[in-house]
Amino acid sequence: MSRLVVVSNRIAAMEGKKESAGGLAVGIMDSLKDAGGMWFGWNGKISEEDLPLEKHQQDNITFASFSLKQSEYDQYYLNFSNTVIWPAFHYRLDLVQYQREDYDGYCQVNERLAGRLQPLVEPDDILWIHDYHLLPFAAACRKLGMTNRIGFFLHIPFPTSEIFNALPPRKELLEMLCEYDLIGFQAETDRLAFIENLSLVTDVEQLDDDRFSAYGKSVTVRVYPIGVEPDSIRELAEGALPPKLAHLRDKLNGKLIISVDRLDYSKGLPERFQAFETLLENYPQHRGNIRYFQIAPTSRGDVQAYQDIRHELETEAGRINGHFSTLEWTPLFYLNQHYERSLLMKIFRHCEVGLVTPLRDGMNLVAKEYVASQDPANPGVLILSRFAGAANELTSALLVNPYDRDGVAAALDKALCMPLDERISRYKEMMDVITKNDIVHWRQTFLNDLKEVPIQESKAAKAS
Ligand code: ADQ
Repeated sequence: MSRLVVVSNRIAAMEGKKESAGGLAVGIMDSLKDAGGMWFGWNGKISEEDLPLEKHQQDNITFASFSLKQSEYDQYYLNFSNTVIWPAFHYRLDLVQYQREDYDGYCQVNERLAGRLQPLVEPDDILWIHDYHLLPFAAACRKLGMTNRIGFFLHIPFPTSEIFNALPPRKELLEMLCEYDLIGFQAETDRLAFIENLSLVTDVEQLDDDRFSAYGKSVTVRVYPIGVEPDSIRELAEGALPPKLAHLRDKLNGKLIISVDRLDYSKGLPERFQAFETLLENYPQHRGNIRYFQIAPTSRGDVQAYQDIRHELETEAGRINGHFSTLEWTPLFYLNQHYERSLLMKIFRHCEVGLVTPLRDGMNLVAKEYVASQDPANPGVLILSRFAGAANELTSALLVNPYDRDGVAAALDKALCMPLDERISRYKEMMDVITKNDIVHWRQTFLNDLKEVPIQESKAAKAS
């Protein structure tokens, strides 16, 4: 049986931590356990020396990780991945800072990683590459003559041509993506955007419903909406709240609104704070009776745009609390911290409203986790941005436009007042989808497809 080799920018630290690991990490680990194989990625370390790969074995899985040089970290990770692709793919061209040498560094790191991986890979291993740091990875493997089946899953949106055209190396990126045998996207809009972009730069022949030929290569392009693990989330959520939090919950005696995000400009946090302010202004009956918890741990803190958003949020939180707080009541709690997953799921269960309003998001797992954490007999209400991939599936959420603060405030009012029977029926409809399209379904359909998509003869011939 062929082994599975997973390549992602970072390797999840899994040893003995299954409870605190996110669903995606668990899903990938379970795939690796099923097939046996290897997880290859960056270990988070910077070193100017050419250190050997760090390897360790856990049952039938090898973890192999590498360090990066400072210049590689800067060009590949900070600059091209996180200051060009991430903002552009989230429709924020204003935040893109493109420099040709960063793109070159990004491609060189992909080539170096492919070179380090190659000796560890058997000819019939299947490679599953994750996310935007590794768009050129298959092309780098093919250059080395590797003929393995290679699949790619993009966790973030793929932008339409108005945006993608602004990226100077757009043609090269698209051509390199065609070296994958299978490309998976979160949503149909992403899949269509990829095909549209490809058709604008080269001749594309449709070979099948979802198989295309371009640049003399053929690639299958499908949609695999990522899911969560509803049973394990429910188990975590059902446990007792830690005493301090239980005490706080009892003392609050009102309804709670919860948001949990990485601190990222794509998540629409300032717009969300302003919508909450509009709720307090336009619906004064809620003053003193609700609290909004925003949990947002710092991420990518060495990128300027992330420092800016952190500063902006601290200012906004202070302003809103300064305006509306009373001696007995503070409306907004902004917590810049990471929480244990098991605690987070319990917090979700004890909050009446889940407010998830990214400006753009590939999927947004928090939306699904919030719903899966709820008490089926007394569920909370999910308010969800139309611009999250999750909105394609969770159509029974209160769907909102995150740029429309009056609309989000009205949805908040509706959620806070929603009768039990409506909450239950919306919850059931969402749980049907979450259960059907769970993380197991996601990983199995992707990997089954990768094993079956027609092998790329032109690539194999080129390599031999
Ligand atoms: P992210 O942008 O990181 O993921 P999301 O899908 O919401 O966004 O996943 C975040 C994960 O981190 C969730 O599992 C959440 O519970 C956890 N998390 C967030 N804040 C936390 C905190 N304070 N403490 C502990 N855990 C926290 C990218 C894409 C998404 C896509 C995912 C998966 O941007 O669109 O859904 O990958 O494909």
